[in-house]
Amino acid sequence: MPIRIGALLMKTLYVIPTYNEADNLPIIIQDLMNLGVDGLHILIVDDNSPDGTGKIADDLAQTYDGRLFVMHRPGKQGLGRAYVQGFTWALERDYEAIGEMDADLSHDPKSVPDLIAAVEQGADVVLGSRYKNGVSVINWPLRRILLSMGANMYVRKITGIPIYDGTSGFRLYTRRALEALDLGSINSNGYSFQVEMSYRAFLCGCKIVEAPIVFTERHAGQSKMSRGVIMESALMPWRLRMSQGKLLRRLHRLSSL
Ligand SMILES: Nc1nc2c(ncn2[C@@H]2O[C@H](COP(=O)(O)OP(=O)(O)OP(=O)(O)O)[C@@H](O)[C@H]2O)c(=O)[nH]1
Ligand SMILES: [Mg+2]
Repeated sequence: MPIRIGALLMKTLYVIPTYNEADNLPIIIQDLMNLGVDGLHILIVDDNSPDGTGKIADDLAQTYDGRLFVMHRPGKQGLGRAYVQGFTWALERDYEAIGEMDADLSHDPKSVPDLIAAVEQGADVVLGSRYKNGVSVINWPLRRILLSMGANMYVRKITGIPIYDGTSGFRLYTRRALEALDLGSINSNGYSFQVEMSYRAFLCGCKIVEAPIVFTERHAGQSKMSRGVIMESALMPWRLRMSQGKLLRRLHRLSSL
């Protein structure tokens, strides 16, 4: 069934970054395509994965010609850069809603229609939220849940963003929200990319909606979380708070668009 905003068919692009996701990629793509959402396209951004994910992505692009696209980058350049490049690609085309999700099956494709519905109902930014209704995480050790919830509390306290899951990587933005966030000046790369985007959306006055999701730990492939990524995330909220005035002057507030 076509997803419509007013009288318009909403063209939606989901950007999926991949690094060594050969086992997971065919499954998530098939699940997304089987949703049957008209106007839903996918861009895979692969960083020359040593396990051949890029070749699998190219084969999938042939199978789903015109609905699935692949961007190849020469080597591992990090998640944040992959998203900025993917989002920029989308803004150069006629997509009206642009989303992001992981390839490792932690983000259930079945939640995509819920995120689209939230945009349809007027949200500028939709966060797939693990902590909106209690804790919805499957197969994480307690230590990991506490780290993630602690990180969210830390971000909320320092930056003042009134959301439960500001580090979520399962999202949907409207075109006008993404345009207002000034992607060109984003420089964080790991989890803190999500926090920086959340903060900018908050400063821009975007209507941010959290849609409850169930997050499942990956069962194939390896996590790319590193000490550097955690360090960057610990410092980012302070950097954002200190640069608030400068950021506010730089960002186009949505209300003034
Ligand atoms: N293109 C690209 N994709 C990446 C890079 N690092 C991670 N990814 C992808 O980004 C998504 C999230 O990475 P994960 O390793 O699952 O990181 P995470 O979800 O934060 O960590 P876990 O919860 O441990 O799985 C996955 O689809 C990865 O394949 C990168 O440097 N480049
Ligand atoms: Mg993951």
